Amino acid sequence: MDDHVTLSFPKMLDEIIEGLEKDQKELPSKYFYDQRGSQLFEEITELEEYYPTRTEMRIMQDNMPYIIRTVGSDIILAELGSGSSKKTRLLLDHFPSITSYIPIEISEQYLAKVVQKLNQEYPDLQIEPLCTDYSMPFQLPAIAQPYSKIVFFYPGSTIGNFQPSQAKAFLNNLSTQLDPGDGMLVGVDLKKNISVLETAYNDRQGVTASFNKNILRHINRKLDANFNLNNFRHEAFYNRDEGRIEMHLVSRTDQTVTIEKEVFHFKQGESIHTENSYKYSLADFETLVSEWFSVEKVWTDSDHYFSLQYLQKI
Ligand code: AVJ
Repeated sequence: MDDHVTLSFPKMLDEIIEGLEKDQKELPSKYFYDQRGSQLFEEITELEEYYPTRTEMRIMQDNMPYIIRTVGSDIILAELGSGSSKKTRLLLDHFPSITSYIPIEISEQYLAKVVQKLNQEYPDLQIEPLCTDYSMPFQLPAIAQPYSKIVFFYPGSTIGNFQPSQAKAFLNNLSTQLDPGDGMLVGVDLKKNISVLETAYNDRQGVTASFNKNILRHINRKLDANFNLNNFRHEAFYNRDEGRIEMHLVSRTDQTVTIEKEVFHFKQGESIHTENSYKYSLADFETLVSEWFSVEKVWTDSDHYFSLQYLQKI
């Protein structure tokens, strides 16, 4: 079975062709996440080198009562890019008063599986999954039960995948669904020593390399495309001027790739830019969101590697 209900074929094709026609070729990082890509990301989160997931979970565990008090009761929790919902389980296990949970996820098969499991584990929780590409405007499903407020949960520093201008458009779009007093619990990765950053995206086992290349496999599977994964190598580095980790796939040779009758040439050493992962200072992040949200609380770890922040719609 194919998982392209919301990511309709013409849209995916258009976005991919548009990216590969640029001088610096690029692909939207959301296309990492088919079933296999979501699984590979889960493996990344367990790597020694990849500190963000572990650190964020630790921050949550260490501050749970405080987080719950801040977020409030009788809320609708809408999670952006819910994946395995592992961090949500942490919240659900400590939060007696989540009225409804809306997992929002691009990978349809993965979402269906996770929701099925959650329904068994939390029989009293109302779960309303939404399979969509949340980087585009979307509408939350209507919730019948009474609730006090809507809280978006956006962990993992996935907001760092957006360029600041895109992040602002995204925040603007989210805020149209919120009333003043609603909120967002968001994970934000912080600026730090470059070698810590670069190691996190260049693990020894090569899981991140497989994850990066999976974008090509996904395109081959969904579209009529013939990327040879062996002809590309993984590259990840910190771009200090932009304050972001960049992932690229570098062509090992001069080569030609065909996607639905469109032909693309790659020179040896030429790259496809596949992902940005922005790292923020607390002040930069506050400025980024300030048009729509006030930063109510910031929790961080002792190394100041990562932050969990509660933002309130103004
Ligand atoms: C899921 C987007 C937060 O940017 O660190 C992990 C994805 N890419 N390793 C990140 C990712 C390479 C991850 N996010």
